[in-house]
Amino acid sequence: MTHKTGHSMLHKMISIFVLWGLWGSFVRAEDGYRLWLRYEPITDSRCLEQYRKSVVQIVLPKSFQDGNVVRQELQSGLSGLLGIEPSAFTEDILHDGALVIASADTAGLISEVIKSSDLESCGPEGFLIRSTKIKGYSATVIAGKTRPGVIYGVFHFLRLMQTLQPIDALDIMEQPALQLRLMNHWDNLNGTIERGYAGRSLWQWNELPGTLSPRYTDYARACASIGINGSVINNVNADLRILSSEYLRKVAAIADLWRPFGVRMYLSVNFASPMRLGGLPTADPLNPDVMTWWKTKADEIYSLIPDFGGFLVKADSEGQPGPKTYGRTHAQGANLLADALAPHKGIVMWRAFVYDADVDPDRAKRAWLEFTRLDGQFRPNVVIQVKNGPIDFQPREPFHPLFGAMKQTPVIAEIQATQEYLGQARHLVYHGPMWKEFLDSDTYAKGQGSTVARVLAGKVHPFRMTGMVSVTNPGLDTNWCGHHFSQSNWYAFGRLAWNPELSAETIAEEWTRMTFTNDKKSAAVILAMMMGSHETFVNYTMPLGLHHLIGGDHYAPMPWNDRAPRADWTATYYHQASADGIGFDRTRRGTNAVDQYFPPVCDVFNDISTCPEKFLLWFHRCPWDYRMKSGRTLWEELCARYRQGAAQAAALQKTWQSLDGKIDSRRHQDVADRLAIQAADAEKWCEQILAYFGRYAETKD
Ligand code: GCW
Repeated sequence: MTHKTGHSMLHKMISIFVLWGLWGSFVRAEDGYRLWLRYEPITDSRCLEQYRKSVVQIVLPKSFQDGNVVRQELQSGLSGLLGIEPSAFTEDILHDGALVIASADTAGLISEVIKSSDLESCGPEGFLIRSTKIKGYSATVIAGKTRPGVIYGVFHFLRLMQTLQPIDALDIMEQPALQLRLMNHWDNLNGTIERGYAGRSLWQWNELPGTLSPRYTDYARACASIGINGSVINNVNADLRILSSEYLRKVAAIADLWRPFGVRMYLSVNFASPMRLGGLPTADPLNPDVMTWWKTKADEIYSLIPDFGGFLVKADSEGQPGPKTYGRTHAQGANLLADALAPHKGIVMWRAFVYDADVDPDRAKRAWLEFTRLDGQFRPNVVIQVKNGPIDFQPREPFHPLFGAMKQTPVIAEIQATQEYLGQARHLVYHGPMWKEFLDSDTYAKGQGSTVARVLAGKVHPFRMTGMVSVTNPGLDTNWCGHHFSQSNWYAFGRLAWNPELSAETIAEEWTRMTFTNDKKSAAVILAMMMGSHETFVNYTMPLGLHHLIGGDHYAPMPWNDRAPRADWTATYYHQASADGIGFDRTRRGTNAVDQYFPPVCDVFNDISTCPEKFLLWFHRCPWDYRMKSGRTLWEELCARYRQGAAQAAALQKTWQSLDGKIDSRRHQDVADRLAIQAADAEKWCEQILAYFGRYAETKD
């Protein structure tokens, strides 16, 4: 009798729980705000059973208790995923299934199972997760030397459950491959975002520092969940006012909110600040008054933000002021700021995105020419920030020749999640495969295996500092990134900066399961869409090494664009189509950009028979009837690629349709709407480009 009652009670509770779960997923309009941190109830019964056995109580040292982000995250994560009550939090191990959180300063409880040398070897940001026994009870330990390490460990553990991975026999130790893992926002102080496609800026300058939007914290939490440890919040085309005392107080208020998440504040600065903000007659980096101005400014910043990260600088580029005005070098400019920040342990990220037309007729060569000759002249707290490719975030570029070429100066990579040239959050383009192609490229700087990833990690040349940053995409749109799928690029950046060896598939699958669904079949469909999306985009916009076939909007096809304030902002400068052929000759017979690469890369690119076809027209100028590996002529191949791209874009739309009912309806509809735009745009690209080039290609016949 008792047994029966108990049984039916249990039954009732289970059905209430299941109904509640179903209710939650159908009724709650998913608007994308929660990103990949949705923590929906786990419905897979086998996993649920294992998880509930492993996580019965959460053992948190006192210092991790009230208001601590670790506690908060565990509470929302575990109550969402497993239905765990706050009463499960204790300070001591009481029974089997203990989840024990510890850092070096609270390690008492775990000392019998984790050596302090293990914690030490986690490094400043790493963590370990181990299934073990403590006091005879089964336990899972999440520990790090530092607080940020513990936070990363907690998010990792939650991710295992979010993606239905086993958690009963864990032995994980991770630390980030790169030190600087930063967001770069191109946000203006008036609330607009340069190349932003997800609404206005997150930062409410008018309300700060008095009013603090909850999004500042939600943002830091999202960053921390994928290991991002800093953010440059303003545009590299920097408004001087950011360094005014008024704005610094606003910046400091945000920095205070981010600190518990291990996210540090950085700022873009305008090189002419001492003049235009400080009233000095010059910004010459060798002028003593200028030096004093920057030192005083740095002191002020650190008095407000003691853990301030440093400055990002775009100088002598696209009209921004810089040291060249005073006949000084980039090194002298960077060192000026570096000296001001050094007493506070701040750093300077000096951008290599410079392309002075005086330096060389070929834009692709200019940054390498300017920076390699300065190698060795930079202060120890300067890094050079280099875009992935030598032009500008094109749908596909070969890696920038500066990777591997700077031997004494740390180089960090700048990649772009905001889809400036990749469909601007209207097209579904997952950047994982593109970034992996970049990171896996072998520079041969010190022989085979000198991949960009290893250069960045300081394993080719022993860099003092390492890092990767992303020109990033969140704005005030409810779903943060405009397109629901654009969130995957924010996510992928963080994961790759933590571990560049992760595959694009692994990352996409994690993201899909957390963001959309753990249903195997649906997740596989989404994964396939994502993995093909970059190549699809390249096909319908700029295949075979074509680049910059756009106008000022960087969105629509404009191959006829031959008028702009500078030649290297046109399209014709790059494709050079005529009746004789198409492509930019960067071989030894042309501009010789190839020789900026180490052998054998330079030879491979130089020789048309070995140059990968995906870079053909980047490095070679070819006649229209050039024979491709497929047996087609170049023109036939171009036609085939564009048509294939347009067909692939249309297919994405169909495939997504097949997920109707499998994905919550609001997000399904949002994505469907954008896929319709993408398919139409792809068709336009195909038609307009082929019509334009056809005029040249078909004149010979
Ligand atoms: O990609 C180009 C953009 C500019 C940008 C510049 C840069 C912030 O078109 O909008 O300016 O690069 O990276 O500095």
